[in-house]
Amino acid sequence: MNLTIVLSQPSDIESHTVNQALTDPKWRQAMNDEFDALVRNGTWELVSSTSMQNLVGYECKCTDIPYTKQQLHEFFKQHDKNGNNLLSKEELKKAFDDLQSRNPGFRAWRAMGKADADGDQHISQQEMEALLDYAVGIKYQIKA
Ligand SMILES: [Ca+2]
Ligand SMILES: [Ca+2]
Repeated sequence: MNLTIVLSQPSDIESHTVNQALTDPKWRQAMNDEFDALVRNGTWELVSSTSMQNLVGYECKCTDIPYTKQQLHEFFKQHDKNGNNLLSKEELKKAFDDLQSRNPGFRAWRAMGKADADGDQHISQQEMEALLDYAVGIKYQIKA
């Protein structure tokens, strides 16, 4: 059977292309494990595609709601572990880790690149807005 995986958020694919990733056996195994878990948890279900092509695909029946900007703001504030009103790279990484990012180090690096306007490797209160815009765009979902 020819399985095709339909991703609801193609902008969030962290590999260059799915085909490229599929040539990497480790990535492929990780992906299989992840999809098995999702199917087992009932987050995704196997459906017949309605497209003209004769495909079978996964469709998300997620009921989780993405975090709002306000919730993310609170979330990131809680991750300022040393309370200096700045988010360091490590604090950011932990925050993305807690958001269930598959690659928190990458996310922290990207967020820092987008939001750290003065280049001091910390997100200040003034820079928080850009960080929130970035994080909201990824549509992290609240886990029940
Ligand atoms: Ca801090
Ligand atoms: Ca900064």
